Amino acid sequence: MSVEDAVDGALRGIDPSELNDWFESLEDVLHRYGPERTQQLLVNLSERAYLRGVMMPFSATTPYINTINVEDQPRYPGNREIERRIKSIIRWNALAMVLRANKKTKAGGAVGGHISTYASSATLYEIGFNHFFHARTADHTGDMVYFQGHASPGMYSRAFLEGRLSESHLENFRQETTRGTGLSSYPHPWLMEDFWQFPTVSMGLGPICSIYHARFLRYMEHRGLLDTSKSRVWAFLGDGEIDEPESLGAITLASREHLDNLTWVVNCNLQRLDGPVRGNGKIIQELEGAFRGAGWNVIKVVWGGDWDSLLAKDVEGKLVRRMGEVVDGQYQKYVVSDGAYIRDHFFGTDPELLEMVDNLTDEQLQNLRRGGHDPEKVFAAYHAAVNHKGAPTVILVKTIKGYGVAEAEGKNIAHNAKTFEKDSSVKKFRDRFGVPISDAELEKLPFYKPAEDSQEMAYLRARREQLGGYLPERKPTVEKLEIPPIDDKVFARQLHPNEGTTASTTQAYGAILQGLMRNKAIGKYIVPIIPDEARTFGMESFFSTFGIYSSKGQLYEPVDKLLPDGSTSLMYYKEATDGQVLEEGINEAGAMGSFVAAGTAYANLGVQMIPFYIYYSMFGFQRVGDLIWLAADSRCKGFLVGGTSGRTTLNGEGLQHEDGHSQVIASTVPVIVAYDPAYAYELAVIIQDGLRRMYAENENVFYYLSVYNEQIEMPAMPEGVNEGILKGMYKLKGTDAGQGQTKRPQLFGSGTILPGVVKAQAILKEKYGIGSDVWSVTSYNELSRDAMAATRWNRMHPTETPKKSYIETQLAGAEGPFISASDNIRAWADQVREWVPGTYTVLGTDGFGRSDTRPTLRRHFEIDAECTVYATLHALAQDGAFDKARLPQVIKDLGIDPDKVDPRTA
Ligand SMILES: Cc1ncc(C[n+]2csc(CCOP(=O)(O)OP(=O)(O)O)c2C)c(N)n1
Ligand SMILES: [Mg+2]
Repeated sequence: MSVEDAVDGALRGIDPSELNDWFESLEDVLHRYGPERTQQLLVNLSERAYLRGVMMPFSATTPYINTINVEDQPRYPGNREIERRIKSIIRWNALAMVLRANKKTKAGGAVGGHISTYASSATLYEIGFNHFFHARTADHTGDMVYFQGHASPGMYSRAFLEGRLSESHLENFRQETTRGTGLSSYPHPWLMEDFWQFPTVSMGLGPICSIYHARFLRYMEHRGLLDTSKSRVWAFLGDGEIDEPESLGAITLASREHLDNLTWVVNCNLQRLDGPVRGNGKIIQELEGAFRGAGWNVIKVVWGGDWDSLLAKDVEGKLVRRMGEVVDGQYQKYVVSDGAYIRDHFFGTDPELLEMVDNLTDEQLQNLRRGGHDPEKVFAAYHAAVNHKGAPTVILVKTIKGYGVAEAEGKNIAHNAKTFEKDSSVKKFRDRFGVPISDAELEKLPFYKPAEDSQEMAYLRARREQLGGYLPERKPTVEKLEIPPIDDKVFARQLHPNEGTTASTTQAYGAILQGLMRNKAIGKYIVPIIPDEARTFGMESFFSTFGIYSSKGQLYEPVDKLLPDGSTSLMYYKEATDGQVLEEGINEAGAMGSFVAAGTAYANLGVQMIPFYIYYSMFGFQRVGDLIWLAADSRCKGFLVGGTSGRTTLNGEGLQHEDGHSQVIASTVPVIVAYDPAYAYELAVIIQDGLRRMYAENENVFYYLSVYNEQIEMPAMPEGVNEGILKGMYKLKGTDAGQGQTKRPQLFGSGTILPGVVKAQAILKEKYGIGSDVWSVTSYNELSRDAMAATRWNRMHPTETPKKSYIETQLAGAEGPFISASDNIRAWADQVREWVPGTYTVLGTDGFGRSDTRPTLRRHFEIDAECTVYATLHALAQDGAFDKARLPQVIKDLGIDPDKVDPRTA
């Protein structure tokens, strides 16, 4: 039974005169004490009723009308007429931009673009630009506006009027290959680094990032790093976009953290790409319930001002009831229907409703506006949102998709309309918005810009000046941080460990990070991010040492603070307002939101922040890969660290946990510098250089590091390997050639598998008298990128002296065979095959993980020392340097079962 039915049923049983008495009392209280006291009274009443055993029906929604009463609307502070003219011009240029781009590129397949999204949201943005969005200035850290990706033509069109983009930019919408001359399809900081700040077009990612961004602003403030108290995060979302789990997935964080610096505007045009968002329901009501339940302040903007007089006549509540019962699919039908249909079908259900609209013509009925197309209603909502204290606000605003676009308005095909069948459509659009373009010119679809000294231009500039300047604008700081050099004490223990030290690279990571956080120059800028795995990574001491950020501090006594002997533990779960650690809970997507907010602070807030986000490796690239891609687009900096890496190293956890492919996926992100280091000193060198590149040289890259939980012996760093570690490979050690040995195998080992390769080298020597070289390969990704670049250059410059890649120079003179082993799938090491000068055998962990011991798993995947020895001898045999006939015996000697299952399919 719905709430409405429950209330209906309850009411039906009551004597009307008794009901009337109650209503009169209510009116009386309201009149004497006002709405707030009335609210208190009703709450008290319902509590009393509950205690007396009366169950109240739960209702998360309010009637289907505007939240803000017409009497409570603030005075509109702008000039409606000039604003309308400016908006119409922006609408026109946005439309012309898409139509022209598609005409121009028709022969090449047409570049596409969207008309209907901005058409529906123009008022929502213009109210923001004229009255709310504040740019970053010396005394204001700026508003962060997440524009809906598909509305980008509108943003370009405004920037054109503002003089920030030229006609030629607009002309080249979606034709951006020659950098700087065109415009990117959607908000992409990678492609337009002075303009866009936040990539939003992968639906759902903008919303979740906006929440973590708002929280990050608080973090900066609470830690005393930057006064962000004036900044507000605005996120514009589509109603279809809300269906992405990421959109709603973190909304309770926003209310829990009282993020009243966050405003969401959901453009409820009731349509997505294929058709209605909720044909048989009401998206606005559904979202109201969800957001109110989650503790947000919800403001509905459903109806435009034309409805106010009708609602004033609706004493019986019949109109409100009718508004509430019609489903979204039917509302869309009204958009495409004439006034007569609306009169018959919407108002025609009740003679009193019909009478209400007696004095309106069919045309007037058809033009009754939805709230999102009424500037005063939208202004009132924004005004209320920015003044609301203690909770984030969501504004659910009803609009029409393709508003004013004859071929699209309210139709299911609206989303994909990018060319017009009929020329008359353009004319209709021009007429509807009164754009001053003559019939003769219309065909050329000229962009329109009012004269520099026009009223419109003066108004537009004045408004933006008042709000601190133009927006969006991306302004990275060029400040350089003072990065501790590799011989700083931070890294000493990793470079020169005591003889016989065993450790895991995860422990080494924790120690390095801790050292960096204590560094005077950069320590405070570090943002350690962990999603409920600190104990797994042995990093729990971070909690008490640096504190876990909590806006509320710590309101309880942590269970692990007091030790049995009465002393205070050095390691307890310490939450603090100025805590440095972001402990995100089991929430990799949210942690990525924090990573991006921190890693882009250099561009959005002008402060270089250094996020170090360590997570369960498996739940990184494949789980939140799209957020990682977004981070790349955002020109984010920082370190992603895949803890518990390796298909065989995280031995017991099995199929869903053992990661052998993150390095491969990392290779697909152009700006990620990824390493799979074996030793603590390698990790130290890589982190130090990463800090230098990102925060001293200000390169737009970020890092991915695989770290392992296996304890291995950590050697001291040999001389002269620094460059090799960073470029991707260096020779670790060689054994003397055996008697009469003709070929010298080159063994590549990576990550925690390297010690197994060193062991293979020893077996080769001891058992088979074969000398070999072992290389530590820290990054096939880096080797391959470098080699691709050299190869490409050589192809493009056929007559010049060819360049040699790093891997080619390193392997010059080596004949091989070459054998590689790692805890990753083979594709990772295989990517350098083109530049390996001989037989190349790659061992890897293709196939599902499973639980067992490390030695068993390494045999299963055929990457252990024995399998490496065998692969080497087999390759030597292929090269004619080992007697092939001996191989069956070798298999036996090494204890390998040749008929074991194929791990790839097992
Ligand atoms: C993750 C993801 N899936 C699919 C798309 C393709 N797509 C682009 S716009 C769109 C419909 C958007 O509808 P809505 O969110 O309601 O926005 P509107 O244009 O109606 O304002 C879809 C499915 C996308 N951009 N991102
Ligand atoms: Mg929509």
